[in-house]
Amino acid sequence: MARMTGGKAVAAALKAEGIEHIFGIVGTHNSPLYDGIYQDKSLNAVTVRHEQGATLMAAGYARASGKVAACFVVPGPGLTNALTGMGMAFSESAPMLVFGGQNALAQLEREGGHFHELSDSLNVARSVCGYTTRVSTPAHVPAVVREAMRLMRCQRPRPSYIEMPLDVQTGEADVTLQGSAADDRPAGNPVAIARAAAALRSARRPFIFAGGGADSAAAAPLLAQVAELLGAPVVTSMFGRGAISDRHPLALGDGWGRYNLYDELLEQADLVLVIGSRIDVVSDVNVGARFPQRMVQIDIDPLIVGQRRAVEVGVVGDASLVLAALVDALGKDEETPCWFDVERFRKNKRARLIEHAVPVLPLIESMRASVPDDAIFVDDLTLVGYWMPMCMDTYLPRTLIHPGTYGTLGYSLPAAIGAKLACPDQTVVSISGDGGFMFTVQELATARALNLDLVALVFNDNAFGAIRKYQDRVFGSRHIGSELSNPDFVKLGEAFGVNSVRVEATKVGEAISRASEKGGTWLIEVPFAPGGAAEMVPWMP
Ligand SMILES: Cc1ncc(C[n+]2csc(CCOP(=O)(O)OP(=O)(O)O)c2C)c(N)n1
Ligand SMILES: [Mg+2]
Repeated sequence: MARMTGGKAVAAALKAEGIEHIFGIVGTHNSPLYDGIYQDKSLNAVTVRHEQGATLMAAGYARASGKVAACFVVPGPGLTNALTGMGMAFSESAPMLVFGGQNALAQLEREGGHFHELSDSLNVARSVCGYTTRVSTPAHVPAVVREAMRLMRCQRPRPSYIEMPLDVQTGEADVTLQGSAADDRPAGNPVAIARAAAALRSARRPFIFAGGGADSAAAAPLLAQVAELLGAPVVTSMFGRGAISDRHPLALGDGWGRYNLYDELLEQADLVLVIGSRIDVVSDVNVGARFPQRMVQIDIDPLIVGQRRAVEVGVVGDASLVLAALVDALGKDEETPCWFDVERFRKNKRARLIEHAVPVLPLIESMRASVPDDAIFVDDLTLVGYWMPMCMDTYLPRTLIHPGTYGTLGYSLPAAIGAKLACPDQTVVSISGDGGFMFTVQELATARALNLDLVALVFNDNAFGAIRKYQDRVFGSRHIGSELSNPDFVKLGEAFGVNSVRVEATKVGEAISRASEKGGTWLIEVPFAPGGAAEMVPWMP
């Protein structure tokens, strides 16, 4: 036990949990939290240029590594600015520990014109969090942080919001520090796992649908092993890219099912094993709605199992732990030959992509060829980004970070900064459109200040292009609100002090290689306004 302020107690609790980075913006209402980490070199405070950047960085950090970062924000506008990044993380099951400052406890009872006052702030945060609480004494800080971390490790990971009133930040109490939260993730009910194994053994033409819950270093090898034992081809959601290498003989890639790519599979299959996917609406429109009647579902979140459609067997548990148990329960030690002609599927898929995805396909293939297998691509909601899960070959877990269904523009740059901090030895490439890039462009200053090796691509069509194409198709080309008048991106990048160039679409791969070789932060503008209307957004109805 030691006497300390709330600010110091937060620093001590973060250290105990192995937190390395704190993204945020300082203000009077969280200064004691910052002061708490002042002397601690192991807690790295990253000053961002808007709180949305802080939470998007924490989201990218978590998506790239599975690790938790913290954020320090002021109450009121600091919290509401942070909510967008928390909403993204909520929709993509990414953990983060957000500490909000707050006025003193005695000032919270009624509206009093206090600075940064926001009524019902906990409920405001609650809609994008898995865990929300206000701390009323420094003595409670270690237990509260530990509880938040335990929930993020052992349940479906989601943001946590911990509110710290100013008198709790500055007040002193006897604080008992606690060890890191135990990693006791649910391993699945053995009876349910045995039933799942029996169902899978009885299927003659099973396939696997893998989502973000299977996209981790621990789950990926077990997923491949189960697929091999069953002879089951593997389709992934856009969040599960990387759960199986596209070089694996059973990998069918992303399941965006336009062009009837998956018709044959869906018509012939007699059982689907869904792992770590809520079968989001895009997956459902494309393949989920035509899943076979027999479904076995593994998910850490009991609310997800059976939510979209009825399951024959549901197993609630962490994907890697359940898959490990399933390997044993299957009781097979030999691979089963695959019932589906994967080679023919791939040839057909590529032919259809050449037909429809030109000119995006060669561009994405040149990006793939320009970087090592473990490079991380971070998409925004932009034409090239939409095509990435379908066209970009992915070889390793957590290397294709596609924005969650909350769907904010401006995701990519800050999320890429977070990914680079999490994985400093891997090349990180951010992919934005001109519209989305301007939502969080100020974080170029953060990348520059951190001296990050980072490549930020901006595909510029001087438009909210996806929406313009939607207006072409649905509203008889009556364009309104979708044309953009942009700054000179190269000059803008230079003003931030980052290396800035403009290259043609055919030269993107070369430009990425050159930028990664030279190092530093790069802004690469690519004028890119391909013709064709509907085809450019692969999932839009
Ligand atoms: C916060 C937010 N506001 C509005 C939208 C709606 N929206 C989706 S895509 C898009 C256009 C994006 O334009 P740009 O980033 O230039 O990419 P492009 O489609 O031109 O490739 C818009 C406005 C959104 N997704 N998020
Ligand atoms: Mg655009």
